[in-house]
Amino acid sequence: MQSPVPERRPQSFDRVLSSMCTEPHPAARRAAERFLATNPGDPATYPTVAELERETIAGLADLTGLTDAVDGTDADFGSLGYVTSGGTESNIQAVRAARDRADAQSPVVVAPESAHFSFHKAASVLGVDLRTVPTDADGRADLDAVAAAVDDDTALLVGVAGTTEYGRVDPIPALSDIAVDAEIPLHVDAAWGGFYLPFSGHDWGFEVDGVSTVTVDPHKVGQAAVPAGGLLSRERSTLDSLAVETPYLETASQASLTGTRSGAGVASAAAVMDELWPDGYRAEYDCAMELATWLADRLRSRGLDVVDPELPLVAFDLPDSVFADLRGRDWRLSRTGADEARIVVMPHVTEASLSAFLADLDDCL
Ligand code: 0PR
Repeated sequence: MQSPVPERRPQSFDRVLSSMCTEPHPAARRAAERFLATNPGDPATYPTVAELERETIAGLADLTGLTDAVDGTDADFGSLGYVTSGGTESNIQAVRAARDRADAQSPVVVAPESAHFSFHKAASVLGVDLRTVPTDADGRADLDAVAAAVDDDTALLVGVAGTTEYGRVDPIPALSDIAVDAEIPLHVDAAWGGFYLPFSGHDWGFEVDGVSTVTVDPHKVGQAAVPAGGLLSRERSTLDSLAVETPYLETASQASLTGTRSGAGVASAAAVMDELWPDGYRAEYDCAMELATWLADRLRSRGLDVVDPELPLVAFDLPDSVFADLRGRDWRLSRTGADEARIVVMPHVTEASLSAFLADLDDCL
């Protein structure tokens, strides 16, 4: 007789230093379980999860400055955004909306080379050209290069608020000036940085006039369960342009890219944002930024070259053999394109785990 298949367990987060996702907050976990069998893609059948999605978008609207930006108008946040499957879907949809509304025959998206690879997927899927421009010495969009790249074919300009590799924040107000001058929309990808940025002092969201759309993911720093991404737009017409008719559903149209969607993701985002926004997230930001600065100091004191952290992400030079040894000791560490090691200080990363990492690093060095 066959022995029963042993129950598999996921990895522990103790040694995960490279992930941009984290352990869901307990409130998110409970809500995800309750709403496992619901589908926000069919709001007429699952009205409670549809209501939770509106609450999530209202929360994300606060966080991105959209609530203030549309203040006084008859804002219905349900028509200004939706909960996506993640940053990739949000970025694809932002590019799609811009492509469909552009006059250009051969629409081009202009983005800094630091933009996430999801923009390459978007360009490929949507048949637009992606024109990437260099970043400056510090890893932010080079404004002269951006201005030179924008022309009559440009359908969308992209800025990144919290780059994947270095956690850099592009100069969004200056990118906005370029976009407004050229009369093109500006999309801000804050998929990872979005839940830190309200507390960092940057201008990055809808408080900047030229910002048309924003990606911000509850399933990253927001501590929701995967999948829960976010796409928000200043104008209702963006989501309208994405919507297709849904003849056999009890609702008339659907703006999301996917059909059936995760009610667990939506419910978990609503629950954790209700619990943590804004004070809990502010405390997370303060703690993570303090830890990142502390870690950068400790690495420098060992003679390593460290990229100064702007958000809680630390990149530093590390010999290949040491990197391999640390991976061998189960540290989940990743590398930038330029081969630096990078540590993403997510909510599950603590002083204790970083101290254990530094002890192993000393051993390997
Ligand atoms: N935009 C930015 C700035 C990102 O950093 C990411 C993902 C995306 C968009 C795409 O988001 P989704 O992955 O939700 O579609 N950045 C990380 C990456 O792709 C995500 C990640 C998550 C990496 C968990 C590792 C990991 O364990 O590298």
